[in-house]
Amino acid sequence: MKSDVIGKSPTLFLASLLGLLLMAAALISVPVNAEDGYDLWLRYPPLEADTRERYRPQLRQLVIPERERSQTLQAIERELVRGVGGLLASAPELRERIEGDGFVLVATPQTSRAIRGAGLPLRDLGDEGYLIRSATLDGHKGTVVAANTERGLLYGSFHLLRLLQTNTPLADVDIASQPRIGLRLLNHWDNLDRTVERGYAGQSIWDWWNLPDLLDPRYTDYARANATLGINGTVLNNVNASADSLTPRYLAKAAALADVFRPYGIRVYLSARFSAPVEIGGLDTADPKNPKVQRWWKDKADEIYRVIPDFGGFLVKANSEGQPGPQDYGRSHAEGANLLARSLAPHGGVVMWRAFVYQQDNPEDRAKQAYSDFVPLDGQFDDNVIVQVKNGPIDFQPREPFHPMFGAMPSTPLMMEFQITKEYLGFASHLAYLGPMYEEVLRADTFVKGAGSTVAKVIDGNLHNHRLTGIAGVANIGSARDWTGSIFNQANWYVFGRMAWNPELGAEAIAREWLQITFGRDPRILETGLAMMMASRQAVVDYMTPLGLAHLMATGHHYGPGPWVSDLARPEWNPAYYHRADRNGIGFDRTSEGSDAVSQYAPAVAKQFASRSAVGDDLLLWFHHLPWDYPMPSGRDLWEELAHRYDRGVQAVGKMRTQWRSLEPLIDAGRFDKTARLLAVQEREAQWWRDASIAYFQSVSRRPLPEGVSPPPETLEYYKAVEYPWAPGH
Ligand code: BDP
Repeated sequence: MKSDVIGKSPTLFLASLLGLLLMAAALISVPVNAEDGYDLWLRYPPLEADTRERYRPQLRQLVIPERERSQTLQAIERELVRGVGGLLASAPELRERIEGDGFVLVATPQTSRAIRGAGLPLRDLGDEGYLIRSATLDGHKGTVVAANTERGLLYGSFHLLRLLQTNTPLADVDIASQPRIGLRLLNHWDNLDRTVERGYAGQSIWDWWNLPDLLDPRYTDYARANATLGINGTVLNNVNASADSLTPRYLAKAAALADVFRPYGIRVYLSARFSAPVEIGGLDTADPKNPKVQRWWKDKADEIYRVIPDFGGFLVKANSEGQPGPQDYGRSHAEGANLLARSLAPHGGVVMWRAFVYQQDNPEDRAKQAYSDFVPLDGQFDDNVIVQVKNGPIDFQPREPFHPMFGAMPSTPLMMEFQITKEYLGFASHLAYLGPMYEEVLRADTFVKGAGSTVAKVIDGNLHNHRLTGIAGVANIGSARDWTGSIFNQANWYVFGRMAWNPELGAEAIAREWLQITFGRDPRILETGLAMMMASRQAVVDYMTPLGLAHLMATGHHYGPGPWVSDLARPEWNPAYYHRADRNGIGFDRTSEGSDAVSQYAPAVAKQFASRSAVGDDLLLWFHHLPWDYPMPSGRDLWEELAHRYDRGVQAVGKMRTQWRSLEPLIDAGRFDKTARLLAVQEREAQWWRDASIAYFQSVSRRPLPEGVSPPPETLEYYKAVEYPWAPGH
């Protein structure tokens, strides 16, 4: 045939060859604007035609007075032009003043006479809040985004874009919003060599080596993404800090980032190493009572504010996991924190002093140690110190009860530390939406001032009347093209930011919002995506640490299962320390018969946690050591229930895979395929967790596998021998 064609007509042959080549190219090439996740929630693809038509008359002109004199107003203009222009597939006209119906006026009372005259209720909105309202001004109908400050306008403008992205009608819009929490921060655990502790999305986005000369455009996109959420600060470096971050060379680099972030309302903070006066200051002590040390920190703070005039302050990990701290000199955490606080106070900076402490030579239950160390210091911290407490008393486990320090230090502002990066929840590869976990903690009731004393009210300052308030999330961001190592991990950054603004927003509502912005408005994606996301965290709990178990991960990197590990130097590094399983039973007795950790909670909570029947399945083995045949509410005994939970977890991941597959026709190939592949990894590894855990716990309980529970395909020795060298983030 072929030779025939060649023989008969060379032109025809060339034409068909070209055709074949084009077809092949179409099959293998990636479309130019393939989705790779880089755009996060700053996506502005055109809305459906009818929606565009509905919005267009309302978004004809963009009026931002005096924008030429302010970088923030210019950032607002750029984003609105890009956003409205993209979503409506036509750019709005830019105007100095209202010139007809369909305006969007973005202004403060200072920049606009119309806003001054409109009598809007701006007074109570503070310096970050805003209004979005339909209004008739100068005889024309339109929408105003109004605030007391440009930062308020920034947040309001991003909110307006969110309304469009989620198809919310603008007619008669009437929104007033202001953040409930003052410091809304990301904590980067990024090192100066660009490795990221517990980072699973590539290297640090901070190119320390080339800063301040090279400014990666990613820094601006980072600021835009955060400003959308209302995040207003970022700690650039790891809490396990190098003192070098405080040297002039590195301060210049931090200052360059601060310049990029400033228009977006984001302040820069640094983790400070307590022994810096020795390491880079040439002193022979870092003792807080030593006048030379005090002088050194004062001078250092002055130096920092000369290059970063709006520097936020220090985050400090002291006397924790080998880090230096005031206790090295017989001083308390309060004395250490106040030393740094006094150097920052003249400039308005704060110290965020971490409460993540536990000592290897302290035989006390690790879950109790932070409370024991800090609660007696209540009232001793300076006004510009806030104590940063992890959500639970151990360490970012898939599920923990809320930290007993919340509510227990009425005279000290406490801020929340959540982990967004999933150190203990399958790194970047497993799909686990953390919204339900954050919600569970924020809504937990401490009962310290009776019912309704939620953790949210502790950290928003309401419960004990604090003005200094904060929340931090350990970032999951890296140099990966999609920023977070998977598309769904972006939702964790998103939900953290949204809840930081308003801790009472629900996880489900935020997931809906994120899904619409990320994948479009098809109801099938929304319904299925929501079901996947909302079930995902519990699935991880079930296949890793069911029924209140914790810290069963393998040594060091915390990835795979290691419930058998019991030979590490520090007792509380061993999974066996946490599960306490033996022939007779399993679980950590934290009632008054055991470590009495329950007594650190308010009486009503202590009573609930101490009761086997009232504590609930989710935290059962966190607080109780129970016999294997303990009868569970399900009708199974404890051993059977444990095996059932492991199976349930694996099944849930199988279901997520099927659900995702059903969305294939609706989602672009790039994002569909990456997610599908990661879900396959997750299912394989959920199975591994389940098999290894059941093999181990059965070797201890020596009970037969419950009916319907399949035996692990390998021996326990096999699972113990599995190694994972070179796991990331370690
Ligand atoms: C643990 C991490 C460790 C951190 C520590 C912390 O494994 O890498 O340094 O928390 O929060 O979860 O300081």
